[in-house]
Amino acid sequence: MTEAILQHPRFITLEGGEGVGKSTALSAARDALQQSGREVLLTREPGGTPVAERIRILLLENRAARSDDEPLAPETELLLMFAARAQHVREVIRPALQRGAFVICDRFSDSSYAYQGAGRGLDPDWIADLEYRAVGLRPSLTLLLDLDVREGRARTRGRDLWPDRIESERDDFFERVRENFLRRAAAEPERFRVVDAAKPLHNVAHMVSALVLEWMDSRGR
Ligand code: T5A
Repeated sequence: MTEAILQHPRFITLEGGEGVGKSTALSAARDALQQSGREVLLTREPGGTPVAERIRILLLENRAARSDDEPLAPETELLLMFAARAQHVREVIRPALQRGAFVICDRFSDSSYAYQGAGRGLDPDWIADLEYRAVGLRPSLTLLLDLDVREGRARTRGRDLWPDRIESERDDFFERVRENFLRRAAAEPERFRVVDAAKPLHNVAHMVSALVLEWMDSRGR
């Protein structure tokens, strides 16, 4: 069934656990792609459209401290991720690809397999079905920034005063997320490039830039 998903040649995603340094990597990837002379659109998930950004708030706001609120069920979390993604793909990503732009998205469906699948224990076949029915689009290049879980969490702790709802999960949750990302990368080596995110920021940026340029060369730019 998943064969029918379009793997778009100008669609690129960035993936990884918490605090891996996607912000710097995004800028480096954008700068490299701009050498093609084409428009480059940067966007993110969950979010990327006004409606999807409202869903993002529902997904990430940390309401644990409020006794009047209810926890988000894992199934609700997955469906909201895909509700935001369906909107994002139709309103922003597909139109940009259709007008000839490159699109770089900070997280996409791989995050749902890693966080809601491996992290929350939801059935990956259900996720694949949602990917097929609600999204129908897959990147041609995915840069996976890989980092030790504790190191990544130490970085975000230094940055965030209030961790969001998902950031507040325990280390074993993020270990499953990391392991799933690496397994997916090993299963699809033609799509994934794994970047060692433990290196200093400028090295990570350099590696991302080199990988994007190499990928562009391999497809004749
Ligand atoms: N999610 C998302 C799901 O569960 N399922 C899904 O389907 C999708 C799409 C999104 C959350 O939603 C989850 C995953 C996430 O938990 P978010 O706020 O967008 O929430 O969270 P992240 O995507 O994780 O973004 P972060 O901003 O937290 O992480 P980044 O972008 O990787 O980190 P960045 O670049 O801000 O860097 C973090 C800190 O580390 C430092 C930076 O300066 C910064 O302070 N840093 C480094 N320090 C030293 N050396 C380096 N190499 C460094 N790189 C960065």
